[in-house]
Amino acid sequence: MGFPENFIWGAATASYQIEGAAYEDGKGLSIWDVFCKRPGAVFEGHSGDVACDHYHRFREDVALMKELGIKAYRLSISWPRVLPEGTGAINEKGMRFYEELADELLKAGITPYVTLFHWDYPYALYKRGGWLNPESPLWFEEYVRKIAGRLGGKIRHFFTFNEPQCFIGLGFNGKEHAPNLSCSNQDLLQMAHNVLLAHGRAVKALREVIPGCLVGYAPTGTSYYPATEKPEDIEAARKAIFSPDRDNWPFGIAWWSDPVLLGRYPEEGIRSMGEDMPSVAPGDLELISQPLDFYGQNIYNSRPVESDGKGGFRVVPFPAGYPRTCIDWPVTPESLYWLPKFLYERYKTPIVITENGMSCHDVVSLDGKVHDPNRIDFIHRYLRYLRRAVEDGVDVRGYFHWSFMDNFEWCRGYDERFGLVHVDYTTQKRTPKDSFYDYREIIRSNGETL
Ligand code: GCO
Repeated sequence: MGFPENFIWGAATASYQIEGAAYEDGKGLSIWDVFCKRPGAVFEGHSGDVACDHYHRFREDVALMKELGIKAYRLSISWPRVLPEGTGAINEKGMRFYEELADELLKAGITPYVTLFHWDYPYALYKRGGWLNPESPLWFEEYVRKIAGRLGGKIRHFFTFNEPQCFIGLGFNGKEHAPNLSCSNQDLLQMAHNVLLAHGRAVKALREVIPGCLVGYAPTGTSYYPATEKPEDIEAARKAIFSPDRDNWPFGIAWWSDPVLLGRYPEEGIRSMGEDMPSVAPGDLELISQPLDFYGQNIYNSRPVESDGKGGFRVVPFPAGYPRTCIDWPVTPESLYWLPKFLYERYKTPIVITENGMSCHDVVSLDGKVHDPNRIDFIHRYLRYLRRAVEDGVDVRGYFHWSFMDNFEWCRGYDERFGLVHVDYTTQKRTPKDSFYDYREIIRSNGETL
């Protein structure tokens, strides 16, 4: 059986990670521009100032995407590039960049899938309180309306937020991302609620401005798979994935997805949050749970769990020497079977894998090529499990490989290489890796070569 005929084979990137041109053509500052300048914040003081210089080289990059044969490209828009102050006047040159990029993609027969927010928050709005400000959902709506008004004729596929788990959980919870604040649980929950309201407003605005557009969401979250296929272990994994643990909720799935897809916060979570719970006004959850066309999920790895024999779960340690990627994440292809299956069961919405991929120690070899057998192996293993999900009736619509090209990996700078295309950051030379050609065959054969 295999993948459906119209399966969307794609690749993904994000604005701050590839564009560069951080101070050009009227772009406003983002919190990442500011954070990267803080000593010790990012590996070896790297920043996205130049990144892959995609802002100037996007035509060359789109030509490579065409060669790769992807049907769709997931990109994100830099909010401060189009609205330097976050709200108000449009920066025409910034907007023109996305118009030209969309035209170039369409000319190449590639459908743009736009993520409206992939972490490069306008610094001007951060200074006004950012996601903690009750007006923040309105700011986002204004930005989305402006994008929709200008790009709606060219772009019809959208994701609202990429990984709220990370930009709230890692940014405001004393972890490693911009703006690197340590907030109280109460403030974190309030920000989360504002982000969810912003999501709801964005979905409504998109549908009003671009009738017939398709809208999704792209969260991530700590994930698990059953250590064996015994029913009690499967149940343990399901439980582990959706448990809204008070300490781990910022990285969980249920807290961020139940309100969006089910129109409610998880009850067990509400109880454990006690007085930290934000006030939920009448109508909030209706707004947050606008129907979606697809549910995106970024999936890289998960951990095996088994039943603890008491209705709970226990994490099973990996055996010694278990395979890991360069960024030290375990290689768990099972993730692409179990998580889509559990998500589809719970949310009953078509699934798109919005990110999946690995970082390797890639080098340009003496023969001028980049040999990355580990990535090829990774892709085959993971996609075989995704195929199994499809064959089991999970409505999976697409797969976006992370990433199209090597890029700025947040606080790890350029130390990680996730791309199908190698980037030499000194010369900006692009070299398609062996995995690029292998993925091209997977796409051409609609998965037959797996
Ligand atoms: C994320 C982001 C990407 C990352 C990728 C690899 O998942 O953290 O969406 O921007 O670069 O996932 O870590």
